[in-house]
Amino acid sequence: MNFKGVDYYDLEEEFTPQEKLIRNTFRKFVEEKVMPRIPHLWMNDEFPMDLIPSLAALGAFGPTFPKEYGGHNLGDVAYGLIMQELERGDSGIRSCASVQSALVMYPIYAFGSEEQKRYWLPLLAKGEKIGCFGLTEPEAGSDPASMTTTARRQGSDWILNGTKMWITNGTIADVAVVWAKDPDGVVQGFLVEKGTKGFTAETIKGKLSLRASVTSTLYLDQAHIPESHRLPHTEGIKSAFMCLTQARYGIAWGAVGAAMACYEEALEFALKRIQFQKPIASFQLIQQQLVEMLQEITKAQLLVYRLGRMKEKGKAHYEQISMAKRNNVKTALDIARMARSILGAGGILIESHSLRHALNLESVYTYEGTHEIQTLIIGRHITDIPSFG
Ligand code: TGC
Ligand code: FAD
Repeated sequence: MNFKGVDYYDLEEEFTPQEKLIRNTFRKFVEEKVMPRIPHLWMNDEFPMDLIPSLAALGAFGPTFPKEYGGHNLGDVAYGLIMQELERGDSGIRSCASVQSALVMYPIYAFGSEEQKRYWLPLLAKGEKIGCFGLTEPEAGSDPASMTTTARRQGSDWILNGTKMWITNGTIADVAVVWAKDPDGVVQGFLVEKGTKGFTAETIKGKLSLRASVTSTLYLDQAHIPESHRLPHTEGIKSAFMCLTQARYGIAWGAVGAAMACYEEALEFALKRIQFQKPIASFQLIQQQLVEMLQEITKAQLLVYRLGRMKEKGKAHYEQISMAKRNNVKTALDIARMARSILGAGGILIESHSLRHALNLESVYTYEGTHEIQTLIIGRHITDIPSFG
């Protein structure tokens, strides 16, 4: 197995021995445990729950957190490499891991009480509990500040009412991080446990994207949540946005993995497929596409590598992370479509991987802030003029 994979600018030289080991371990896991099953899982709209214990044992959940909370104290580049390798397999597998780490463990770690951290984080790290993150609503997608889910105090409880939609892991989750507005209009975060009276989750069917991932609607109808389940250290909606930054970072790395898989599939095919008595790789138009793919992958790799090292020093600001999400997901989507075209008719079959990646990446392009929203985030940063509304 070539663990280095596509690496035109020899980034291998920059990774530490530990980072290489982690990447190689996840590469092997995906090759052995995900790849043989992914066509069937994807076609059958099925998430492989049975892989959760192995993913947890390898450290896919919250690896950057301190050991005392079940983490492994890993750096951000190591975390990124894990996301890259998981998404080489399928964006749905990476989504499960990034939601668990960036959108469930991170808010508990950053805004939770010591009791909440000590209870939830080790269980989530071990995969004994699965989490989801409920921010988006049917009428509040790109603009979460317009959410209508409410939280009102009643004695020692909070009463939550509202609907959250498009929630990854929703129906398989033991705990949902739910964002709701209190009577003062301040957004608060709550840990809503499965089985809470008034809280239900329903799987969204009919997706043509991320089919090996669970996506759900969450209903809160007079759900009673104890004050001890409120995240005490949030600062309004900014705290929810801080979680998005963590997830966007992982997505930027994940997209590189999907792009690498598509490029490798297209190159291998182009070298073997004979038309006009020659491998199609000998045609200039095919070479042009392969070069375009490799060049864009190389740029995407350099972007996340540098971003990761900046993040490790606490120097990456959220607009820089938006740029990596924006660039790398669009790049991966373009590459997946190009690879599918090189594969010809066979490229539409589930046995080829590029179209599955392309269809998955349609969701990745939209979630965690659409491509357009990332554009406007960066636009505001460089001009100081917000143009969202
Ligand atoms: P705005 O005025 O921009 O911000 C309020 C305060 O928050 C700060 N802030 C951030 N901080 C950290 N990271 C970020 N990404 C931040 N974005 C904003 C901001 O600096 C400000 O701080 P302060 O101190 O000045 O008060 O608030 P706004 O309501 O105008 O928001 C604008 C906008 C468009 C940036 C925001 O609404 C946005 O990001 N919208 C996109 C929504 C989104 O990304 N949703 C994702 C849902 S989760 C998901 O999709 C999971 S998919 C996962 C998977 O399956 O892998
Ligand atoms: P809208 O906000 O309605 O946008 C529709 C279109 O209008 C887009 O093209 C958008 O870019 C554009 N648009 C909107 N505003 C502007 C503007 N100001 N200027 C220019 N164009 C604009 N959410 C969660 O909370 N948790 C999850 O776990 C989660 N998982 C998801 C999993 C999947 C598979 C998908 C598809 C989504 C998931 N989401 C999740 C929701 C996701 O974050 C939203 O779909 C996303 O933020 C966009 O919201 P929307 O779909 O309502 O689109």
